[in-house]
Amino acid sequence: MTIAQTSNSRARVADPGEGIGLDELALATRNHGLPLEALRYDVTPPGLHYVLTHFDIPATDAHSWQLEIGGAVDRPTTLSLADLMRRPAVTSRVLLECAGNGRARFEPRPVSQPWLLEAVGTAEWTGTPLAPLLTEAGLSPDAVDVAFTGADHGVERGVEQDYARGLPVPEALRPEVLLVWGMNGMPLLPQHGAPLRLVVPGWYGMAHVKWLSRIEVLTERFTGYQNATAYRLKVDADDPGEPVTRIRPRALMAPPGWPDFMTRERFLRPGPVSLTGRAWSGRAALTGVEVSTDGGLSWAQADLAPADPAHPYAWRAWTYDWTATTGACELLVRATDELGGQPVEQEWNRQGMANNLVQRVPVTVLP
Ligand SMILES: Nc1nc2c(c(=O)[nH]1)N[C@H]1C(S)=C(S)[C@@H](COP(=O)(O)O)O[C@H]1N2
Ligand SMILES: [Mo]
Repeated sequence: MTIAQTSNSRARVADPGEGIGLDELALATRNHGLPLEALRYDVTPPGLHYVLTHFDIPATDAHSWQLEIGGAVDRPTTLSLADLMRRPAVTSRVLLECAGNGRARFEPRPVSQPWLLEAVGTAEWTGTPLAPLLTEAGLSPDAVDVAFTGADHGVERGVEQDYARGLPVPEALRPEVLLVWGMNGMPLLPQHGAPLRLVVPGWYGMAHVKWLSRIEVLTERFTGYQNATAYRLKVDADDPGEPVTRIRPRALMAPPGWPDFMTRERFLRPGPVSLTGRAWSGRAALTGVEVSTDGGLSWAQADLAPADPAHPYAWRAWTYDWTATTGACELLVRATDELGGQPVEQEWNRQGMANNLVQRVPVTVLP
């Protein structure tokens, strides 16, 4: 029997009215999100950062870890973690967001990890820049892509594979791209890629390969599953689609007031309320954040914290002073960058990728 015959995991879109299945629930419990109240922290505390792993968290050992650099280079190399840690180290505050964030809000729902809005976090990553390593290895002038392979292995939609992603050479040579071993001043946790991962500031999460064991320079485009089949923006199954790359603009609100245990509905008392949250974009500079307190009929500028030159790839805080009056209403927030804003109506795609539809927070202001 082939894997394709045993596997029942063909890509599909949920039927109208079909609820989240047990397989989606299993993914949702493995891959946890950022509780939205944790938007309050500049740097997401350990354990509150979202987690996404396609397969299992592999067993890894920092002492015996080896990173191979090969392919179209003059001097293929193997480096230990200690070798890497002897190189110049930098710490960089970088926001990560899963490209599937917002997937479960699509109608119809692409059946996969059912993120609502919480697949995001900002950490301080410590590591060494990738570009000098590639240059020292003697990158071929014909190099097109660099493939990054993790130590995790599995089957996705019938295809057996190591998790691997290709990155165009100009992106791989950006000085901000890091090989990291530290997160928030501590060694990487197993679920975040210990002992070594790639960080590609500005790109959606899939590019930040965890448990990084091999870097291969290619003189042709990388055609692995995670680039050629997954992470494509497409509407029809047969359409090859455009690749998912950089993070689209988004603002999120820390839901105000207090929640109902089951429904997560929010309750507040009348009076002044400071609405707060974070906004980001990985593709262009943010230009503003707007809030609506009347379900999207009218919008007003929120106060967006100035860009911090020390942390160009972190999220930015925003605040909006609201006076809550008794009754039910819906709060919305949206960010704009130099290339555009967030859609108020869904722009559907089959894999549930890069859905930056505006957040809606229904609240009840009690008498
Ligand atoms: N080796 C490997 N790297 C991986 C993944 C994976 O499954 N295997 N998942 C990717 C995806 S889709 C995301 S969104 C991020 C999540 O990183 P985090 O769990 O540290 O938040 O890791 C990326 N790197
Ligand atoms: Mo992801």
